[in-house]
Amino acid sequence: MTSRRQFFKYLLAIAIVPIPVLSAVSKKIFSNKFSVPRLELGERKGKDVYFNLNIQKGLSQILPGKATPTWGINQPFLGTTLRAKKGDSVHINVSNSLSRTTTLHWHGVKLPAKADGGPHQPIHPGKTWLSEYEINQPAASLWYHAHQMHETGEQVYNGLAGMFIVDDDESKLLGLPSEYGIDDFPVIIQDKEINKDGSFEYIGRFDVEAGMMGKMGETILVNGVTNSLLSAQKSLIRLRILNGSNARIYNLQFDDNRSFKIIASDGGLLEESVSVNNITIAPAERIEIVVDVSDGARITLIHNAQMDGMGNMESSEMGFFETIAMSIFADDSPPKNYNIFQIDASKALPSSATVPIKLSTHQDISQEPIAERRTMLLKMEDDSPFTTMTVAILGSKDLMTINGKSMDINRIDEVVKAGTVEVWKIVNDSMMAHPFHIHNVQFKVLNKMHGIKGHELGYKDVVLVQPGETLEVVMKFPDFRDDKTPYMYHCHILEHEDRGMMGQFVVV
Ligand SMILES: [Cu+2]
Repeated sequence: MTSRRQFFKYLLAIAIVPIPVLSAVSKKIFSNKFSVPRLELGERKGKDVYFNLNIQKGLSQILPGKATPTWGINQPFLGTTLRAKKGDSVHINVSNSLSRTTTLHWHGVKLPAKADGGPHQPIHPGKTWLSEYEINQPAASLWYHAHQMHETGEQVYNGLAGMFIVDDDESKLLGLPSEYGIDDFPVIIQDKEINKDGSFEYIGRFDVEAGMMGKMGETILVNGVTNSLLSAQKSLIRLRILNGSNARIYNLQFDDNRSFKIIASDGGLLEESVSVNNITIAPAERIEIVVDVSDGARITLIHNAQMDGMGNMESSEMGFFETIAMSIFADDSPPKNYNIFQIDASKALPSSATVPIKLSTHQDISQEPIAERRTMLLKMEDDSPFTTMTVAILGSKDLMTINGKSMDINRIDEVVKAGTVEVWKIVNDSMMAHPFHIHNVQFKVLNKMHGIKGHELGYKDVVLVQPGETLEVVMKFPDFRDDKTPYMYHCHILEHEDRGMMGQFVVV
């Protein structure tokens, strides 16, 4: 076992080093039009809202002159933005026009297990699945994506993901930017490896590294488009950022290092807006920010890799086999920055929107009795990439574990009592950061080793757990009972989920 003290010193050093203004990556002028996903409000009959979704194949032009085979929901690539309101009963008909079995999971939604869209609700080719639930949670940027057993990584990579915006009356009164496509935009960030013929390259048969570290690519897409330029119409812009990538963690800042305000996390508005210069967003997390562009500047949102280092251990902290494996996999070049997209505010008109400091009031559940404490121990085999690599070469899919067990769809791991408060301790005993997600709840983060700040102060359904870190989350489970149909908890690096870093709980 290696000592980790030095590693944490290193993390601390990263945390206090001022972030330099970056211009090298962002000199380029972006020319593709920023894509705003089509908005669907469904067919409304009072409080009942009906959506018809078709999971389909299509062709998309992502690289100039190349047709990329993609998957989408009601469009060729990615999903349309669905929108409904707290108190609505949604009825969502999901048809599968693919030749593969898939599912559609409502990420971040509190809902009955049968409506969740996890691996227990497969939609076979040519079939339709009906998901129905009442929205009983505050305004938030939620999302939906495929969750097919062992295939989530590939299916989301192909395009099965979209945003689901929930509104409520309270948030409308705040005066935040909220005109969809005018001053309020989904920003779904994904990275892809694209072949010369335009096709997406997922994980090759012998690509052990992508299986272990998660699939990453060199082409950054925002809402399915590379190098896109948003011509701002208003001087105050709200971005609903969703990290829809399979595995990449982004450290986002603007190239002029301007400050912006965080207004919401996964589960909705923060209690108070927070002014920052940068954010770290892990796969599946959502962070809503508002940026002031009243200076008329042209600014680029970038991924600043120099802020990174949280995801991987220093070599001095590694064991013998880890060092060997990392030397095989490691890229000697310095960590790379990426441009995400650009905003041109030269024609922006003054905005009448505002960002109040006080945004919402969260229910304090910390004083309620804790019905149960559970521990989730995340491991990648015996913590040695050498073993992981060996097992990968031998062809096992079950490389990743929670509490020593790989996901088994026939095994219920935890039984939770409906309506009770629980604290889960999440322990990352591995060399990589893991974004841990729990279905059907919004939790609060407690006791995070590196402090709780920014969006982590809000309601969360995913929390990034750093290598060697232990943290706790507290949550109240909604009153949906079903002892037969489980919900999932898992790492949201999709290749880890697909390889077994997932478990199941029922609520009774
Ligand atoms: Cu993971």
